[in-house]
Amino acid sequence: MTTIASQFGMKEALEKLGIKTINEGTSTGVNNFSSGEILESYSPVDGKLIASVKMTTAEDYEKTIQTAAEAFKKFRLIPAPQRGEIVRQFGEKLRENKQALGKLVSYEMGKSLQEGFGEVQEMIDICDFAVGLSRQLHGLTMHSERPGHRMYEQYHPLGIVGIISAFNFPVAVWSWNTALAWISGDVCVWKPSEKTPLCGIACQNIIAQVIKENNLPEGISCLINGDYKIGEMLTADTRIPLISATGSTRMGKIVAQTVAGRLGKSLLELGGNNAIIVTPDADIKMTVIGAVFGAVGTAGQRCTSTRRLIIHESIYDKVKDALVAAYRQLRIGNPLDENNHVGPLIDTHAVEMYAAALNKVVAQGGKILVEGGVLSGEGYESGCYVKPAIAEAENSFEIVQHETFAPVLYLLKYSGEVENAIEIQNGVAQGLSSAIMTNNLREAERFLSATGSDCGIANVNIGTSGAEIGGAFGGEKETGGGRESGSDAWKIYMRRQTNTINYTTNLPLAQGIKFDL
Ligand code: UN1
Repeated sequence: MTTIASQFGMKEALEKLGIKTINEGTSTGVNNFSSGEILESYSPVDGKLIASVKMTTAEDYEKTIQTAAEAFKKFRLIPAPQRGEIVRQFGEKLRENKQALGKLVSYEMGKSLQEGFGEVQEMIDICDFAVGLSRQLHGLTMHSERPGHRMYEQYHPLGIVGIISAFNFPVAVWSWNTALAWISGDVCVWKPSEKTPLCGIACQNIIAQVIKENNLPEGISCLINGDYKIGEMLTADTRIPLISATGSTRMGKIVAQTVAGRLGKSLLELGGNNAIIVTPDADIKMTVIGAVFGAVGTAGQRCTSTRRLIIHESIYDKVKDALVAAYRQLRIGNPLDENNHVGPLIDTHAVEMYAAALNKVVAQGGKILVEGGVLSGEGYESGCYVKPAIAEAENSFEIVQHETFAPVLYLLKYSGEVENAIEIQNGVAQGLSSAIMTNNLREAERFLSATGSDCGIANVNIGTSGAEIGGAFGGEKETGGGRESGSDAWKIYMRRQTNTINYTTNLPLAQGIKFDL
């Protein structure tokens, strides 16, 4: 019998990535000391067991951190451009493994194959970015107020970076952090989502080749597996100066409190409740493409997914009809089959949350425009496939205020000026991504102004998802305030030092203070 796994060459992909399939044993990956209970990874695509990994015990964890700390002592001494060379080689290996890793992402997580490849491409892009950056870790120089003094700032490696990543971008978000951390001279300890442990093993095996070929200490990249308990060990650990965590706002609040309690730094990338404003001057065709990809891409499980459309009343019906027609074209099914647009949700718990959201929007006074539902029968055996749904709603509904990680799109209506739409758009607790569709320059600029969108990302004539790695990625309010990826996001991975050097034979004090002995 042909299974999805055999039809799409999963065995070969797993083999290339160094992952043991069930008959061969349990996968641990290079430099992973995990020896605890077995964690099995089931594919949401076909519900089948892919492989298993071992969880990290407290003892394994201790060994991991010691290995990372030892590696840091050596790695920080390597000049930054040479660290960049390591990252360049990693990017090359990712190119070689793009097919296999993209396939695994699609099979273990459930996103479409195209999006799986896109995720690996995002890793390659951040590597390229980091390579250039490794020669540009610039500090400023300042003019001292004292004669014969020089003042400047420099950036030094920080130490061990703890990375907690989510299932929805099981490989890219780790690489945003590691590529920058590595060129910064830091070493990384990664806790991938327990829902996508094999993606973690695969990445670890890829970087391990580079580490070996360059005779570097393995502890530069460490992996720990398990649930929130291992995450707690990481966040509470005073040996880890920076914790970068991606996930729900609920999780982020716990991480933030623990890390702040020991005065560590945290970089948080949490929930979004992203909206597209559609003004009377919008290009409807572009709006539909942007909104549909934003809402159903990754089955609505991106933190940048479009959850709300705020449409001007004058074009409301037109946009609504165009969307409903577009949703009719959507093909839901095996994400490895490129004919399909929408794959499964990550697990049946996510399906329950999706179903609950649809019930709630009706109970709270909304109206379903495109019927949802859980699919069953041939090809849907995993029980994780759902129909993308659209509901008319009000921004004030409790469910609309909440981030549901599923393909549920809420249509909201506004009247009058664009400021009214901006008020609705900003009227949620989260602040990740936002967009406006308009050909009207004045509206666009008002949306981008200080009184416009309050999100970390604000786009014009582009949807809310699919950010490039070159910009800083992250959001305000309950999204957590962190910035990852491009621009100057690297600075959080380094410690800044201000240096003042006196090259005279006097010791004048700043602020003109006299202190004569
Ligand atoms: C996420 O969902 O956690 O902007 C990251 C995007 C992607 C990254 C999303 N480049 O949609």
